[in-house]
Amino acid sequence: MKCRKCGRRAVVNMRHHRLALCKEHYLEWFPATTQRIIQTYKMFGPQDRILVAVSGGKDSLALWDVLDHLGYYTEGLYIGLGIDGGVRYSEQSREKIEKFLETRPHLKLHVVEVKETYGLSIPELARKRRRGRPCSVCGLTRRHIMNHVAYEGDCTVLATGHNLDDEAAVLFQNTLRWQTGYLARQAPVLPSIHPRLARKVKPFCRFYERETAAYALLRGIDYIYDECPYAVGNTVNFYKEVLNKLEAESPGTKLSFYLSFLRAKKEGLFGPGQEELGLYECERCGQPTSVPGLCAFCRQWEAVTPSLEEA
Ligand code: Q46
Ligand code: ZN
Ligand code: ZN
Repeated sequence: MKCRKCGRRAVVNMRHHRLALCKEHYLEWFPATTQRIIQTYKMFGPQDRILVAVSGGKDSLALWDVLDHLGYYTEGLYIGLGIDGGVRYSEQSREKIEKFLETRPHLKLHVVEVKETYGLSIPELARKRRRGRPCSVCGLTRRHIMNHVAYEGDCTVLATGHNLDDEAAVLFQNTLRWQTGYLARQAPVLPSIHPRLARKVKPFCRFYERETAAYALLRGIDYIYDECPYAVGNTVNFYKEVLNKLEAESPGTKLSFYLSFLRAKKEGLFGPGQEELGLYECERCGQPTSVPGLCAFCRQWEAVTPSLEEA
């Protein structure tokens, strides 16, 4: 297989684009395509301050690398969940990010260790709240911290490394259940609907997972291979496998599934994609909430550590 641009040996072959590229041209193509995606969906511009949520995985580190490379002002946010799972998951994640920063000393990283800040790690919180898997308390906690750090740091945009495989799997799940509320909110860009909620963007939403992995590898980014131990065997991963089978039979299936959805949405199929309406402001943290009093995040911690104040 030869590079379409120079004829040298290709290292990445993207069947769905009918495009094979050598290392040099792939490392040009990937950031240029990211930039096109950013512009197509009007994600942000050079005036924005972007907070990149980093987990130490390939997608988030590749995203931070690309946005920095493209000249955007970025800061990183690592949230220490306190998850071990026999693989030192959280510790390893932080180590990979710190290693990434060794060669990029100009970048600023915010670190929020959940246990140090709020008193319990995510698995401990889930146990106290008698939740089985910690994913629901984890999602709520991470969303809150991301919005909080973005607001405190004057960041207008919150960027996450979700790739096409992630987006297509979630879309598949929501479609199987016709969860129109979730479908309406699934988008490359979620505008800010409150000063304390940053605009959310997913600049890698059109890249296959193997494309972000190839970029990270070719850029020499050392990332954590292990998934969060609680993600193993979850339904989204099962849907990823199903979609991989479809993709193997018919290259481009995931991309067209996702892009056709975005087109249907644009045509108004699911109504306006608003985040849940924040009619009230939380008495403790100030973030918008749909009920008066405390927001879901503060209520969650109030139930286990009544004296907690916003850090
Ligand atoms: S929600 Fe669940 Fe993830 Fe949190 S506990 Fe791990 S798997 S990290 S995307
Ligand atoms: Zn080439
Ligand atoms: Zn609150």
